[in-house]
Amino acid sequence: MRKISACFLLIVFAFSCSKESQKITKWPYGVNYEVFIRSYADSNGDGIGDFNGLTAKLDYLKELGVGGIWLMPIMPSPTYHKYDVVDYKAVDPEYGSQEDFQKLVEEAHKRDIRILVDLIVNHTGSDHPWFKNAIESKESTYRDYYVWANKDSIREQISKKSASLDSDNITQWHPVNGDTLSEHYYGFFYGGMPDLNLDNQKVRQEFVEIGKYWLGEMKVDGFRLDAAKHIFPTDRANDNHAFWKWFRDEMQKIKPDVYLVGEVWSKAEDVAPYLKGLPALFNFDMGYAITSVVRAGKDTIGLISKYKQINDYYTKSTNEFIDATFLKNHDQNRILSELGTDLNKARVAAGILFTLPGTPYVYYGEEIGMIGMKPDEYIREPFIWDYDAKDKRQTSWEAPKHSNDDTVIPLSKQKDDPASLYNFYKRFIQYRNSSKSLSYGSIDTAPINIREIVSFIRSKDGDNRLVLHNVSDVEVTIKLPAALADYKVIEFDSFNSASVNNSEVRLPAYATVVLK
Ligand SMILES: [Ca+2]
Repeated sequence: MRKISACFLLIVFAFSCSKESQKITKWPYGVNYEVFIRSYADSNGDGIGDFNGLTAKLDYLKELGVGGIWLMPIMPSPTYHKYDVVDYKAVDPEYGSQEDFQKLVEEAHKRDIRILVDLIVNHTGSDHPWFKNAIESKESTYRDYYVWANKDSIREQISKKSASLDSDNITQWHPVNGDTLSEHYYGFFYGGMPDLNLDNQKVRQEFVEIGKYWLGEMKVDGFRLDAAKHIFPTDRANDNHAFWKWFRDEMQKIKPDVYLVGEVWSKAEDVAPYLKGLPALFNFDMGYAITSVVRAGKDTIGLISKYKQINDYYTKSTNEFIDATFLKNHDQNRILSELGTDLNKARVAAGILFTLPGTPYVYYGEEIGMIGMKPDEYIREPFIWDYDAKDKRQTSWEAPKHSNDDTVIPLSKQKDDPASLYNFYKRFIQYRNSSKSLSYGSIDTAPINIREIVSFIRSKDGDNRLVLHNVSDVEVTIKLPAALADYKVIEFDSFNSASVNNSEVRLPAYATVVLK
């Protein structure tokens, strides 16, 4: 009896050992996950997601293969989304206490999961004590924390005249309490979010202290930097780039291995110069391109050439960067909605994301096929853990308009179905985590010119993989050219139904295969 159990233990040990050793990807490579805490998991029954709820779900994220979590804003703020901060060195009590947050970080680290906090440097909320003080008088200590102008000097630019990718707002100068005769303050996004004056060294020093609080005391691993291109107005782009270099230097003094990922919602050529300060930037162009190719069912834009073109812009700026790829984020319609709620299209889109270089970001709920269209509240709906809110962690802060247990199969059900989208995500992420070439390799186009196929080669230290995605709804058979004749073995097959024989690869509709 003792012998049997010892043997059993040995088998379990060997199995877990081999599973553990399969994961070779080190953060910040590997897959990150964006969470809107409010919609994720509730611990105290008020229907609002919170830190303790997320802590209770860390094992779920660990099992999914996630290496890092980006938390949308968690600092005190009057709005549901919390992008207008009123205190940078605290957590919003709606989400729990500081101790709850520290527990979340500690438990995440135990599971080898990193925590990133959304940091809004560009503006505060108009309820922030700095701003409340600043509007009291021109002599206020905090007056110069914000940007002011005499109304006559800005008459020509009271309106921005046009919206931008990241803002519909066209009014950038705002009167205080409707007093249109006195000085106006600058607020790129709207009057409730006054821009900070980052020319003021005192304001900069505030952010050094804020960095010490989060990286030092709270032990987070890094920041997602909101609205990074708006620190100074558009005509001061060079100052914006220099600001982030300064910021990075300061944060590295606090935590040498700090991870910074920035939101510069622009074309790649305008994104690239920011890489010197922010060594990871969200690749918006690629997100749009993947969506467009998968939606069309054919690669009419040359997806990988596009990727390389973006990369060329980046490498002209620096070689020291890690691309931050994603399909959609909390500011965009959910990917499944953009793809006509076709789960197969969602699969191949995720497949492309997971086979590109960099750090892929999954927006919470993508892995179970949540849907959502703007306005913003409805692309940030409660995660669906089980039917009829049977999971006690289910959040209910808003009535969902798109994702509910009729339109989305809850996680509990998908877990038991090997063919579910969730298991597709899980299997794909685990495969990526085990692959040196997918995690760290370079990327090159492959000489296959079939519009239904997105193909490329990933290489690391002579470890080469041929990646093939069928973005169409028909089966495609590819005769590999002589240059690719060495790829004979299927290492990964998203539907377990492809085949390769004599350099002919048969790829079912929407399938991804990786050959070695
Ligand atoms: Ca709660």
